[in-house]
Amino acid sequence: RQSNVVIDYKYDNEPDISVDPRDGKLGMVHIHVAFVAFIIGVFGGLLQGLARGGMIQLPTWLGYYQILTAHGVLLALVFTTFIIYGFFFAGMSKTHGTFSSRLRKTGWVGFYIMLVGTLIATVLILLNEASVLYTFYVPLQGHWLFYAALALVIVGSWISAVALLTHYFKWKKANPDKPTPLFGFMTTATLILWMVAGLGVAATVLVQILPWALGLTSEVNVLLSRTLFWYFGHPLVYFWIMPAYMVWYLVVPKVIGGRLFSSSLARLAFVLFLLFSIPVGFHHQLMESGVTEFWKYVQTILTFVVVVPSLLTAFSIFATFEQTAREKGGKGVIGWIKTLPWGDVRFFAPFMGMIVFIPAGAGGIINASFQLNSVVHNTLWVVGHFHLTVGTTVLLTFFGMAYWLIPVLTGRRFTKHANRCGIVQTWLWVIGMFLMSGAMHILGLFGAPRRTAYATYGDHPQALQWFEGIFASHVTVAIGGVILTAAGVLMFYNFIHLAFLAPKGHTEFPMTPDPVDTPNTPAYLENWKLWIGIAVVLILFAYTIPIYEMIVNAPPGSPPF
Ligand code: HAS
Ligand code: CU
Repeated sequence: RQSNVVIDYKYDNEPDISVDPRDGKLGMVHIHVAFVAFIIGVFGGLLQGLARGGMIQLPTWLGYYQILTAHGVLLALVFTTFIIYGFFFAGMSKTHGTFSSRLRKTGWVGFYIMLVGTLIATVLILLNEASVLYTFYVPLQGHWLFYAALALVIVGSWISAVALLTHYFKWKKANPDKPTPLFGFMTTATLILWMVAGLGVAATVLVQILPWALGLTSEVNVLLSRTLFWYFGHPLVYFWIMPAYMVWYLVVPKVIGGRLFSSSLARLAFVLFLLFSIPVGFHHQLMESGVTEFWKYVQTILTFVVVVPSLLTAFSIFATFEQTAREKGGKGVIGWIKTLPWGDVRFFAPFMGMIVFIPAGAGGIINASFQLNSVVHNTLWVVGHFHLTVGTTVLLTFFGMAYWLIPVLTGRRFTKHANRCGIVQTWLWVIGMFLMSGAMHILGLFGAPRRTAYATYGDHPQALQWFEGIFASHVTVAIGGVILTAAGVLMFYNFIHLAFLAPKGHTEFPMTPDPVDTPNTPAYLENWKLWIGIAVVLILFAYTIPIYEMIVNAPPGSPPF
């Protein structure tokens, strides 16, 4: 067991312990699924951008909402979930030692269940049997199998989560006096968040939507279903950003040749995410009638609390950059920035993600402000917001991770060629997204709606003048979309290159040793029972009364559409 333990408080010359190939294989299958979903999702986005911009007419057999659903589900849900699990299995194997064969088998079972669910859901979407968008709001109704498939994905992900968590707690038990490695700590916080949040979506799918889609019930409580969805939907976005933060905290410092600023601060940030990202779903429902303003207010306050750990993260990462750069002789108030490894895509891609997250996070704070939300809600502004957050910050970070993770898992070399393609890819993605997301934000302020194919406004001369500006235009959105498609194709090429074509050899798994303050980490930070307990109390506080009111005051349910 001791030989499995890589945590070590000495810094230099740490051996690069590779991932056990059997665990690596499990990690890698997730990444294969992720990139297949990715490339289909990218082309969905292209078609939809061109169609909405009025530049192409979709053939009669292909619906706008059909591709919009495919795009959202494949990129936001499938790509993210699979690549995250791939990262978790690889990282847990590296930092906590090889998985036992029983746990690895559990991981495979989880993978296959997720895969079957994903395949069924994708086929139904492509057959136009589930064109209900990635939020699958009722009373839009898809084929019952679509919802059953979604339930399978959730259940599969829980089974894999059990494998990962058991691996972590086994390590903790075997090393009672040591703080757990940061990678495991952060994986655990993320997975607990995921499991607690998943209860909401499981409840609405299994109790409300499935019986209704099967025709067993004739009506559905729309408000309750949306509320359960957003109880899950907001932590879902943290389930995406937390693994990206793990790359920032644990991988980027190593890539730049430094070390993380503080272990306790990083742990605190992840505990705060666990506590505060669930009881905040109402910030997606601020314009919803049927929820009293008091509960919206409570959840808005909690939303502003959950901004804090992101600010802690910004501080930690920036401090890590400056500390490292100064150690390397960087000078000046800002001139030290030059010493960072700009030519290394393992740094550059996540870094661009960080830069984008500054305006993206500010946009989130605007969304969460009640009066401002009434201006932007359900406009293209929100679409702009999430193409910056998940579509750029999270995705660029995952791309930056893929460049080393894929060759680590396939026993290949991360080539100079892949690095160069990666830098070009990152620039293309950022430029495409700047045009597309920027235009979406501005169009949204002028009132361009989201979740709709209708966007020509030709019937209103004044609107026409707003929507056909140089930047504020659906044409700019479409041009950005075309550049993004090129970037997406290049990323897919990078994936093929690193997974199948690059020469065999060794690639480093860049993982920073835990920071110097690790041995002094306060023990209560690892008291998961305490954190889960507080999270549950906060959830009950924020949701019990409003949900009770939704049930007892329910208006007649809606028939399906
Ligand atoms: Fe959001 C809607 C509020 C973060 C994703 N969000 C969405 C939707 C998605 C999404 C997908 O309150 C649409 C859902 C739908 O289809 O309806 N969001 C927030 C707030 C935050 C936030 C307050 N969102 C995210 C993240 C996402 C994401 C993260 C995905 C990964 N969002 C909302 C609201 C809505 C919403 C409302 C509903 C809108 C409506 O009306 O429908 C915050 O958590 C953001 C905090 C972040 C910061 C930024 C910190 C900066 C960092 C970078 C540091 C840089 C460094 C580099 C270190 C305050 C960490 C420095 C180096 C140098 C050299 C400078
Ligand atoms: Cu949210």
